[in-house]
Amino acid sequence: MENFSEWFHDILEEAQITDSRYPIKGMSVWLPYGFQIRKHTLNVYKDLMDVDHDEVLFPMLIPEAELAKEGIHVKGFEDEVYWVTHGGKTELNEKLAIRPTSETSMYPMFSLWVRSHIDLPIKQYQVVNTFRYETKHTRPLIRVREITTFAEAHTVHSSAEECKEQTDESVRIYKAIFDSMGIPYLISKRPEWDKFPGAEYTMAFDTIMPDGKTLQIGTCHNLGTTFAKTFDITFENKEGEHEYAYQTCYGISDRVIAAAIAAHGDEKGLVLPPKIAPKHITIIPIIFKDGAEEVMAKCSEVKEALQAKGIRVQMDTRDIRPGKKFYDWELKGTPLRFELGPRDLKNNIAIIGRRDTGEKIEVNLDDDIAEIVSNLLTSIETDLKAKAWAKLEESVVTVESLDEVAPAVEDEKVVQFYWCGDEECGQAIEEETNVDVLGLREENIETDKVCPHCGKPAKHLALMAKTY
Ligand code: PR8
Repeated sequence: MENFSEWFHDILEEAQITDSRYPIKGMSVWLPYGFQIRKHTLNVYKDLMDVDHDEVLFPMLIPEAELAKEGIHVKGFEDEVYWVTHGGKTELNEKLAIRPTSETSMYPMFSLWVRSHIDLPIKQYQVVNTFRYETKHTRPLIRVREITTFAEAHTVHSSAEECKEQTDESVRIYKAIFDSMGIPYLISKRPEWDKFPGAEYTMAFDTIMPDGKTLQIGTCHNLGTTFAKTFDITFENKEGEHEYAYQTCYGISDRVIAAAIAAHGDEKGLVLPPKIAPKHITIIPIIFKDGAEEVMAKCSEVKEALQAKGIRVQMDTRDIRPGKKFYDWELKGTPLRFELGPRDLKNNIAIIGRRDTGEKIEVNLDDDIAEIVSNLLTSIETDLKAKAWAKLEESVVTVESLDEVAPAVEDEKVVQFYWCGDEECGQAIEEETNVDVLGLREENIETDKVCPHCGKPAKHLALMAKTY
């Protein structure tokens, strides 16, 4: 697509995902079709999280004193917090922060709950709206001020090893989520200056948008004992001694939906991966005066057979031309369509069309249509993922000198380079190129390459990109 920004803006409106005319900047309305996509995305998320996390719901307001407790954390968020100062006409004794994220809402409670090693681990998550007064250009789903779908997990452990293992596990969970939607990603350890405020380290997922800019679509933070020390989360270990607990947190947002839309969409509109498509298949009866009843009866029969197998199916019986129906469902990205007209019925056949490839498949009406549809959905899922990954892989180019960065970025590429890992050096690289260092793709590698800035031996394979 020529202009991704424009395409993305238009598709949200045309496919009726969100309406961004709400009169507050950075806040939009989820429309019914978009809400369905969001619902299925959350189902993917919850199915994976529910295996061994407990879902909870904490209040949205945080007392100023709690928010301010963790110095580094509050510094990281101070410019982004919305405040509640009044209840009606009464000025509140203490300002209340609207959560930008929930560490400072949850951890004072964790401090009350954790007493002994037998209370650990705690693994909780909540899906809530959070608010960040973003100063960069806002865009629906991508950079919003009300993050409507903030899916955040918080865990507490009794050892540093277990905490590290949970951070690794959260990376595995996020891989599974993105994989099931065919969203390709680069994983990197964020540089010191870009880690989550208060974290020991941050592992981040970035996807590449069609314009070559990267979008951070999820982060996993190892918090060590930083917050436990601030919020006094201690436990009695097996030896009867009191220790600070170890914590992790990880989160994804509305951006996951933006990434799925961007990864697979095309000139005709959305191409939804089956897992999050509101409907898997649309049945379109081609009606003429003669044989209309028989066509409708057969279509209903197919619909029921598909429904019985758990396939999300709809029949478009609107009194409009079939061509308009094809156009609409192409725009909305339904993975498959089923067409049946009187002549097809006479020949005992129907046509199934694939949204992703445009391929038309003739099926015999005596065949097991549900089985065929189910196999096609699996192929679509596999093919969408493979295509998106191939694109990501060809978008990453390795450079050996900083002069190569600008042309590569101009060519919409993500840049990979060998780096010494020095913070000062990294900041200088960002300044010189005006491109962000995403982080370390591989740490502590054996290489004879040198850092493109200082010329010292390189230790890591790092990534740079223009970012959203
Ligand atoms: C945490 N605490 O908060 P994080 N619009 C859309 N998506 C956003 C925005 C925004 N303005 N800001 C961030 N995200 C930790 C982990 C609890 C959970 C998305 O981490 O600040 C980004 O994809 O990194 C980001 O990776 C994710 O939310 C988590 O936010």
